[in-house]
Amino acid sequence: MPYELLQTIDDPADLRKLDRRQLQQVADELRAFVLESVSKTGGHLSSNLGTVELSIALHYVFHTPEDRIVWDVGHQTYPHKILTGRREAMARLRMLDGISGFPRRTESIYDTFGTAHSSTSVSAALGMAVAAKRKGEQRHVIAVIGDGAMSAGMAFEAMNNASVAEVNFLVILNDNDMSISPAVGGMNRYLARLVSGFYSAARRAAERVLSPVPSLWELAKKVEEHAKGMVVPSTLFEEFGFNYIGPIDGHDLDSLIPTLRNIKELKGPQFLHIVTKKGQGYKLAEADPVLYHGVSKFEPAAGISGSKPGGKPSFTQVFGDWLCDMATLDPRLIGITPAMREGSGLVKFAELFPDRYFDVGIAEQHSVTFAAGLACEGLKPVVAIYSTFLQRAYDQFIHDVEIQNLPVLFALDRAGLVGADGQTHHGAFDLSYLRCIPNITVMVPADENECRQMLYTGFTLDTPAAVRYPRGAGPGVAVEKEMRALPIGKAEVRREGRRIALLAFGTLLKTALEAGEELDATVVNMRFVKPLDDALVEHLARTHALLVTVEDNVVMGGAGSAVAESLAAQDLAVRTLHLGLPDHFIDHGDQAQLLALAGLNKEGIVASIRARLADVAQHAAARAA
Ligand SMILES: Cc1ncc(C[n+]2csc(CCOP(=O)(O)OP(=O)(O)O)c2C)c(N)n1
Repeated sequence: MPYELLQTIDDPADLRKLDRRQLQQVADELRAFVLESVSKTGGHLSSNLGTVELSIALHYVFHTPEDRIVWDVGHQTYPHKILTGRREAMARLRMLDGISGFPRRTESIYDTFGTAHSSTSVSAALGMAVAAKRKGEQRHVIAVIGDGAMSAGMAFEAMNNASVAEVNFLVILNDNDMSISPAVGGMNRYLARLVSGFYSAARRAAERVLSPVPSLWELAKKVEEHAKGMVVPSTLFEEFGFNYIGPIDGHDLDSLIPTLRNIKELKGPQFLHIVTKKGQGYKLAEADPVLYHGVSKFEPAAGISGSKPGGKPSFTQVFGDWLCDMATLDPRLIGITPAMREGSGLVKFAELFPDRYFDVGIAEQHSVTFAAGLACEGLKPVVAIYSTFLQRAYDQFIHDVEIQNLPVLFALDRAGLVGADGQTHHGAFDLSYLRCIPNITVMVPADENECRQMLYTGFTLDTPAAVRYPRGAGPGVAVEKEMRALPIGKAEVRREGRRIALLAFGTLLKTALEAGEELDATVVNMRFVKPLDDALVEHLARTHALLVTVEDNVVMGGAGSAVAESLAAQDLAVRTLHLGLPDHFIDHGDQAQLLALAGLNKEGIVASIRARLADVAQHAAARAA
């Protein structure tokens, strides 16, 4: 029977009832289930195939949910979800009203900490361990962090703090030598040396060399206490006050289970280094873990087929092409990504301009300040970053770029509603958090060609600029090869109508035009959130009875607020209606579905405007009566 054992596990307690010898079968079934399930729904694949044995071992050895497992990023938690009562719910993974692709406290008591942005696990686990100590509760707290996530400053801030907190907790480093793309940087090289046994070999060699002279060996050991890293594998983590254990094979239950059992008995911060393979057990994913990191539906026997020719280019592709063209024209251009080479469209750039391409690791804060440094010296950095991940680097954005008014171009991908990744990934706030900072120019392309021209415009400025564009394809407008700078702060009237003016920001222009047709309204492509086209706002206010702003950012503080502020500053009184994202977090689901739920499809926009007009008419009637 398929999933013979797996289907008996509705809770980790069921898993713990099984004989240790049955666990390999559970692992085989779990791996097959993950593959089958993700191939039907889409989602993260390679990372989840890599955590099958670890998830089983953790729930088998530790007494969850009383013992806390804190997963980092959380994209690798499908095996954990399946073992904790969500096997059937996997059928609606990342769909509207289905379970999330990441851990959520509201979804399960086994999801101890909500995540999706990386490198928070050690901090959160440390907080939980300190809380347990203060409350006198006996429990184990375990953070599971990947080698990619380990490259972020935040993980090290927590490691640094852990040594002084005097609590028992365990950090498991799940080292598969991959981030989404190959892991980068010095930390990665260090881990590779640990795994390759370089340090233990060096130590053995030193012992052999020095041990015939005991006093010299003793002296060498003492002197090297500080510089231990030269010979002992665990230096870095031990210097942080952890007891380093490993590296061990993270797919071998016979290594994992006894090791975890032993660690359970140890006091103080423990650090277990396990080595796993991304995509383990599915040959195609093992061979190409990058392609299988995040997948749409596919046929497991056939694997993922290449992209279909002739489709509309995504905004990400438009950006990637522009970056290469611009780099050819201007040798000062430097392209920077915090660990999102594929997602941000820099694959081609990285190939063509390897010495001008910087994947800085999962280090958004560093990416921004690094760009500021480059700009100080006359280079022209382009930071390609998701809207949601720039949130991580907000102070660097203000303090290092904006205050110094440095010409850094931010290419903000995944602005607006992203769909299946849900509330942690929607780019819902960037217009609000960008536009309130002095010096920045904020542009919102309505289509692919405008995106290219805005990137060019931003690049040619001598001051900071941001172009924000959504996930996926645009309306399908042809992209001109030629690049032209747009007039700064100038909007474009796209349709002349009566009484109502729709002021559209970004790709919602297309929907606004459809609504405008139905209502015979004026429709404007606003193009710039900052500086705003105040003169046009004034003209529209004087010639229309209702101004409707449309954006896929939260209404609070967003582009509509900019229009309201402009009206107030110009002492203009006109009725306004602000359409945009609401003041609550929007769940996962299909992008179009979510936009409709937010009232940002044609029907929603027309209905909101009609409701407002009815309101106005009612008020007028009441006043007349
Ligand atoms: C702050 C932040 N930046 C970027 C990402 C996008 N991201 C998701 S998973 C991932 C790679 C994580 O690598 P690792 O921790 O080694 O886990 P693996 O997928 O290799 O198991 C990245 C960069 C993120 N989730 N959070």
